[in-house]
Amino acid sequence: MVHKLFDLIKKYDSIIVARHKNPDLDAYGSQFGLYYALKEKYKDKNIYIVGDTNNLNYFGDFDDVSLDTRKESLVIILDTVAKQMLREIDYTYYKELVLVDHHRNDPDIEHDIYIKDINASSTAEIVADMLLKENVGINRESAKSLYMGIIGDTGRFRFSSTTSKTFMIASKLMESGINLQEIHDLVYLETFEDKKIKSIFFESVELTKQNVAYRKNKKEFLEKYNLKSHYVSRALVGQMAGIKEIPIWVNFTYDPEEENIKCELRSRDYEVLKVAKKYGGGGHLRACGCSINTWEETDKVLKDLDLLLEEEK
Ligand SMILES: [Mn+2]
Repeated sequence: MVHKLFDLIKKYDSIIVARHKNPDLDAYGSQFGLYYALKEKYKDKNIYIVGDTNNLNYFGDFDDVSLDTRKESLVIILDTVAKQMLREIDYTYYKELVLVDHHRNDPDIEHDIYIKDINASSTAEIVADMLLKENVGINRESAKSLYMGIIGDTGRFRFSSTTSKTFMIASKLMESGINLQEIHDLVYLETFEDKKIKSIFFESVELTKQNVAYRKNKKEFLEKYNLKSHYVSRALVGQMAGIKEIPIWVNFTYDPEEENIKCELRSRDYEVLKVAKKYGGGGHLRACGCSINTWEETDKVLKDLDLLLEEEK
């Protein structure tokens, strides 16, 4: 499969590297990693990089590619195989299309090649592995991007998705001369203000009978500190993680756009997805979310989580 992909790459003059919307570090990292490597190896080809951007863009700018060019191009889509995760333009116009992903789901996108490795920690790991196997040199920029993709999806090599192969590939990437401190500072350094907000957030975390930690982030809190709902909901939930006595933690955050309340549920050991699903949500077994309409309902969610813990005892 990998060899076939590189035969296609050799065949095309125009290649577009794409990935899912609202990219995380792995989506960006796998994309820029492949892009920089192909650009260096195939100087005569037109290699394009496309997509939306967000606050995690430590990487670079994107190209505008005309429909006519897209129709003549090889399109490589990374880190998803689902239409709903993509911009329509990225999976609609192409000459041939390739999917590269480490998720379990089946593609709903027509494709010519599908490279799937659910044992890979990240799509960046798959891309690095392909480049190494095909002897496409990984320059420093490419290695830096790929490394950022891997640390993003493995939580800096802590998650169980990390394998010996992940370390082997990280080791190869280090041989390209990347500077780990520079990368970690770029991605993980916080501002004084960030840290203060986290402290204010943590100060009013509460516990249920069964030690489910929770916080209710109301409209007033967001306005007082001028915080984005998505940031509070997704980025601050982790403040309640890694605490011995707390088996489950939930972050309830007002969403001014949808005028509802976003619930982010997390656990080290318990399948909180059951509860998220009960309220119409979804996600991973131990990291998932749902939306509810009133603050009263948050107590129902908490009761369900307490019940889950009581049942397991
Ligand atoms: Mn990924």
